[in-house]
Amino acid sequence: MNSSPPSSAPDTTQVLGACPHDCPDTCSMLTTVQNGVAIKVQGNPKHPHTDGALCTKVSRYPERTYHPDRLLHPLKRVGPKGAGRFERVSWDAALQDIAARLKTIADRGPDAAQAILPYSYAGTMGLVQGESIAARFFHQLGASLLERTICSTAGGEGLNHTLGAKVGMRVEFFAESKLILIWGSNSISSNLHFWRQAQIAKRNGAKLICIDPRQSETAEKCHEHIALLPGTDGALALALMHELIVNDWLDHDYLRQYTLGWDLLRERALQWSPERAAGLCGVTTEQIRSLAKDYGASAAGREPVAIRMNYGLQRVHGGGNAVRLIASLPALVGAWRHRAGGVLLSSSGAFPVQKATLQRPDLLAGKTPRSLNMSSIGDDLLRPASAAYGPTIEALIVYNSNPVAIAPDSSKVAQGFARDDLFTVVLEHFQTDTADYADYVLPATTQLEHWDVHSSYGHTDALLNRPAIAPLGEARPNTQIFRELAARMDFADPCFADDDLALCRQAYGEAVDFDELLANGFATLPTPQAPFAQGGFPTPSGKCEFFSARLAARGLDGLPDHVPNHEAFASSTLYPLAMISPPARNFLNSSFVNVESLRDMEGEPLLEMNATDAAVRAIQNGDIVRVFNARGEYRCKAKISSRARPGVVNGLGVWWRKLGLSGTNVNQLTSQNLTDLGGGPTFYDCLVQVAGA
Ligand SMILES: Nc1nc2c(c(=O)[nH]1)N[C@H]1C(S)=C(S)[C@@H](COP(=O)(O)OP(=O)(O)OC[C@H]3O[C@@H](n4cnc5c(=O)[nH]c(N)nc54)[C@H](O)[C@@H]3O)O[C@H]1N2
Ligand SMILES: Nc1nc2c(c(=O)[nH]1)N[C@H]1C(S)=C(S)[C@@H](COP(=O)(O)OP(=O)(O)OC[C@H]3O[C@@H](n4cnc5c(=O)[nH]c(N)nc54)[C@H](O)[C@@H]3O)O[C@H]1N2
Ligand SMILES: [Mo]
Repeated sequence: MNSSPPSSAPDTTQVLGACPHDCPDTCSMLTTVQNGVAIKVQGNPKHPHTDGALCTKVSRYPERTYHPDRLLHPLKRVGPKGAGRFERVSWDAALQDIAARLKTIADRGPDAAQAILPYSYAGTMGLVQGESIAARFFHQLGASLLERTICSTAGGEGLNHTLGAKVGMRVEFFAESKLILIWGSNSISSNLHFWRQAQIAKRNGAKLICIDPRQSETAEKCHEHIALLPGTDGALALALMHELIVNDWLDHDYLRQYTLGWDLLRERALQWSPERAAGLCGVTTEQIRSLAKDYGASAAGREPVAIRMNYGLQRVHGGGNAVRLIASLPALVGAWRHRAGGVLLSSSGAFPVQKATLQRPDLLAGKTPRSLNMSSIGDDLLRPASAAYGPTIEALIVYNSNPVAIAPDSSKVAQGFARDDLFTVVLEHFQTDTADYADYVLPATTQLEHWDVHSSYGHTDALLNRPAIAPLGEARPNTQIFRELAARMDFADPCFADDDLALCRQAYGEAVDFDELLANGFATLPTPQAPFAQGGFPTPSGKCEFFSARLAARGLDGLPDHVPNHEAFASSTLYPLAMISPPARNFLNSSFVNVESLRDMEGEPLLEMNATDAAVRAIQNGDIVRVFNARGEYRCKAKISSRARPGVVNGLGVWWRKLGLSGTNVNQLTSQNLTDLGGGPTFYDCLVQVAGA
């Protein structure tokens, strides 16, 4: 018998890749390719964190990749700004014109290129298709720098000033914890592979407590749910400390040896009785006392207690301080002594990314362009030139982001993008709300079509992504687009010739074995199991810093405190409801909203409302409502649900504006106010009123 396959057998291969999305899980992916077509993506069973499982949305990656609306050719605007009318042009014509426009601006004078601004975030988390050639390009040009604050900088600074870096527990050891506080995280929806560990712990007798204003899918499956008001986490953490102190549920030895500023923090926490915090947090004193008892009783080295924080709790004015307080808790009870104790918000600080090699800040060659905060792009696009601000933004190059949908205060953002004198280039997979405002839309490749290397903020494995299929249509990787622009701008540095595979190798340099990445698709970093069992925090003092001399030196409070919301609950009679807008399970921020099978699962833009808040407004389940405040108005369907606590409404997901009822989304209502630390956005610090439409 002939053992070779019949000649008609399809040519099938499996290609190792990495999920590119902005999610803590950073899964290792296997793409099945048949005759050059990706027919299936699945989780890599050999990668322990992925464990063979992808979330629903990323399992639809082929549907997204081959979507009939994929952008396949460069487009040039023919209609008015924002109308979304374009004609097809050649790459050559597009790049030539873009380079000429940028040159005209840059050639006006030594600092003139500051009128050009890149706008990018984590549409792909790839180190190569993110900020490599793109960063080199803007550094060489001397364009304005972008502060990439839209997600995590408040919490990131909170961690840096407490633990010393974005590091913490290893996710796999949550499986051994006896108590897990899931704090500001809807893990089932946004951190599924952590939830797997929490489930193992639960089966082994651990208690799970969720701290979240919304009764999320995760809250439902925990033993307890503390539905506090948005932005009151700092007060809750201080009251917990109060109870740990008065009941002496402390690890005095750990406090003495491995922490800094305990006397000061102790004094502050003693001002926060559960009675004081309960009123502010909108919870009962019993809930606070019981939480403290659970945390204190299983701590002090007796049983491992763990906290999984996520970024949900730091999208409010006091987000940085709240993270500082929560990150301090494990040191009070000595939870760090055990590998299944401590806290995890982000693990990204563990990765030895060779940022300077990838991004080449030295290409600035002495220029010191201004930095603009991406979270206040609305105001910045509308700001006139001044001595303090510098030049008006004249050109905007957007990649890996959809600011018209995801940035706060979108009426300002859309007004800015609509400026006739603004030259806008958008690199995209789809005709997003932002691409509608572009002068040029350039088609970019997806993760199935390009090389990349990844870090993670939820585990400590580096990942590699190989291209599985050829680029669709005329799509090009971001890197290639910036390389070609660099050539047309006559940038001579040889670093602009580095190809994607070379950039992949540079991402970790010698710190990660690239051959291992090539062979397995992932490589585990050598991180300690119980990182702070004996102190050794990467802070200036080497201790867990309750008091931060670095913050004090900046004129800020060296000790963490409760910082009330900009728009605190009950502070307005016009807008009496607090609105939060957490992620939708089947979308990834504004990505996937255009993938029909996933949009069908989400249904339509909804506002979850408690029955009592609906009743006083005569709103019935399914009514179309107007959600409004001084910044704008948004229409959607009301869903009367116990997922919303009284006083708080939940507008789920960042829908594309053009797919909403009145061409807007939740960000029509959010503000450009910033967080206490890190200059982050305050999406969940937002008061509104709701009325029948
Ligand atoms: N399916 C899915 N997964 C995602 C995303 C997505 O859009 N969809 N987004 C990704 C991104 S960009 C990120 S940054 C990560 C993490 O993204 P996060 O924004 O942390 O997302 P969640 O884990 O859903 O956590 C948000 C939770 O915080 C709650 N919350 C809101 N305000 C407060 C508050 O003041 N205090 C407390 N305690 N809780 C509050 C919300 O109700 C929600 O349940 O997830 C990533 N994963
Ligand atoms: N109201 C409210 N607003 C929010 C949030 C919220 O919870 N509530 N969450 C905030 C958070 S946490 C974040 S992180 C931001 C996220 O905001 P963004 O980083 O803008 O994320 P996305 O909305 O997913 O848009 C990413 C875009 O990048 C494109 N893209 C993906 N890969 C590539 C590529 O390789 N090349 C190019 N050129 N393009 C690519 C995708 O098609 C997509 O349109 O949104 C924030 N906005
Ligand atoms: Mo994010």
